[in-house]
Amino acid sequence: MRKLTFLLLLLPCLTAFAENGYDLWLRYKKVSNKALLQSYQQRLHAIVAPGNSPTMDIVRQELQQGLSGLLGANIPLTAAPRAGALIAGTPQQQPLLRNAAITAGLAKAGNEGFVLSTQNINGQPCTVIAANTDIGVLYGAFHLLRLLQTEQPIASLHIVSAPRIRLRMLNHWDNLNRTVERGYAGFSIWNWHTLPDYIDPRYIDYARANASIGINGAVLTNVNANATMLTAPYLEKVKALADVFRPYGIRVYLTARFSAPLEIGGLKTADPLDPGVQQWWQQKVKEIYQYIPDFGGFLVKANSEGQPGPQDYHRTHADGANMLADAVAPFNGIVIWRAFVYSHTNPLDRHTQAYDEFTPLDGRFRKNVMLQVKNGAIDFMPREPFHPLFGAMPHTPLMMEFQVTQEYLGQATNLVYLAPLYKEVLESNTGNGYTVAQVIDGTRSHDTLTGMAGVANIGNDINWCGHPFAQANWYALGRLAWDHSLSSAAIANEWLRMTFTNDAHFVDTAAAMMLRSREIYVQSTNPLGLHHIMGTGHHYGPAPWVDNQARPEWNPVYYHKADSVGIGFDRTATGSNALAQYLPKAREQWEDLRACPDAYLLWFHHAPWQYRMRSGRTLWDELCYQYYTGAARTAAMQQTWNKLQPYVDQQRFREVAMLLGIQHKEAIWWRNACLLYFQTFSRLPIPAGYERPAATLEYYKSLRFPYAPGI
Ligand code: GCW
Repeated sequence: MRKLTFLLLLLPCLTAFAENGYDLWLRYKKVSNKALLQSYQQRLHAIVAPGNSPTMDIVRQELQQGLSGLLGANIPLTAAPRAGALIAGTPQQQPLLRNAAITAGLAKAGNEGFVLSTQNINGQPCTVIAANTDIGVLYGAFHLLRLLQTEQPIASLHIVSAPRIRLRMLNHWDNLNRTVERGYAGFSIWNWHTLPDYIDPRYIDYARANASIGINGAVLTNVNANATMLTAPYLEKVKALADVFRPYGIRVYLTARFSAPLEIGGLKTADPLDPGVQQWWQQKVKEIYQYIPDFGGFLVKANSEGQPGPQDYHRTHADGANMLADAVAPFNGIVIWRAFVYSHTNPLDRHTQAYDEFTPLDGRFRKNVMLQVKNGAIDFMPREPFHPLFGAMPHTPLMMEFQVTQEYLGQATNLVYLAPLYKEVLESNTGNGYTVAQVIDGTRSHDTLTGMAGVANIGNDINWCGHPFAQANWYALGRLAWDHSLSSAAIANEWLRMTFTNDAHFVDTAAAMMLRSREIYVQSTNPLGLHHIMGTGHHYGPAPWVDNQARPEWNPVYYHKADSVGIGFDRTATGSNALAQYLPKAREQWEDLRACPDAYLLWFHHAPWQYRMRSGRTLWDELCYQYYTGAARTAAMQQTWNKLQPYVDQQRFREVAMLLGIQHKEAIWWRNACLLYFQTFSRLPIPAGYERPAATLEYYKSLRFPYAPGI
């Protein structure tokens, strides 16, 4: 009995130390800094947020929940404006907000931005969230809560914030049977079977999390599309989700299977220039808008990796995109056409194919078409130079496609913080004076249609993303889409504070680890510009030796080209000349072997094994150095994390610790497998002092993973 009482007393403590990660960065724990807490309490002792709309209901609910948690006391909603309170709304709802300073801020805030400002009302300081629209108020509310969660002073605020990019989107590669292509966090969160009648509370939490970081669009289905999605029973399900998301400012989009007129329409062709086909799509679109009046539009993967498309009828990508664009235009919908195309019948370097395909079409798309371009020309590699299309299509709005799910970056077993990868691309100079960020945010061509998408890493795992730290990548995508000038460090800092604790030692140490993690991953798997040498199909682990796939560019040997002379893909004029697709200013940094940064060396050059690197080492020795250092630095991440145990709840501490254990094993596996294999070409020894690989190359080659996730 005594034992039982003791256990019962202990239980609340134990559970307080267990967090499963479901709350993401919206935990709203009480502020621990006493002075700040007091100042918050003074300024936020009541909430005045009138306004009659589902969005304003959410604003009130979120502010109450957030402030009550953060301030440790119930913060009431009051009807009448009063001094010393938080006042949130649009000037229409709240005449108090019609002063000069707020009006000036609102002139810059646009449809989705907000003003956060300290104002004196009746001689007392109070905090104002003002916006031109209800959704702007919601974004402002989340921003204020973020300031409190990260323990920032709010005594004299004057923030005007507006998104730099208009479409801030997640692309879900979710199938109707709930599998997720390249998903590593369980099954799809969309339960199509129980929709539309059963609304999983998770749909609401999903919308809320997205709104908190400014994401305003979700493509619900895989780009490898299924036409069934466009049939009435499924459109009803989509409508149910759209209704949940709408008050959070999120529009839904669907992937359109180009052959849908054949598959569900009973037509004999899907030729985009056929009037019957055009009519079919117009009818279909009309039907969709009857269910979902604010439907965003279509995302299309066409004539790529076996998907149907306009080229099946000898039409161009522009013909296909424009046909759909005309159908959605009367409803203000858009078409997002993907530039990720390459063909096995095209013998040219895969790197060059999308550019060749799309640059002749520049300016030939309708106004409501965007071209969605992956960050690099191959495929979401751990490190890739930016896609040459970003410097080449001034008359077409280009949308960025990043991958949040870690298909090629350790999936859900590796801690890899992706903001540095995103930033590296966004800050690249395209060669005409504009960075990639300035191309996609409309600065270069004055586009008003601008966008950034991330392939989602969300599944039905309790912690949403599989790895606790993978949440940071979802978070970073949203934050960068809102403001790409934020630094990776700033985003890591705020995410850590909200997700774990504000303790400075914890935040500094964990942020430094996050900021190093992507470089460590590159180093331990694909150093010096190596790419696409992962296991074929599932892309899990190393398999640089694979050479038996049906299509040449599906084989790792296609990418590393190791031989007795050296290693790397010659993309200069003596090789595939993919470099010629970059503007001269961009090309210059890579085209000369001597000047090319180590990080891109084997991406653009086939260099001899004895080539002398900047470090003074030969290429072979450098390769060994990189792999060994990568694995050692992975071990160091484990040690760093272990020291952080006192700051983290037990559940998440242990999860991350175990995953870092897997990550370390995987780094050693990568190192041994790759070096043993490349050694068969270099015929050089692994330098003295390094631990010998524990197994033979034959062993690593024999490993099979028929049930690896994500396929
Ligand atoms: O990265 C590759 C993936 C495919 C994916 C494709 C694409 C959805 O391996 O799984 O298909 O890219 O982006 O279309």
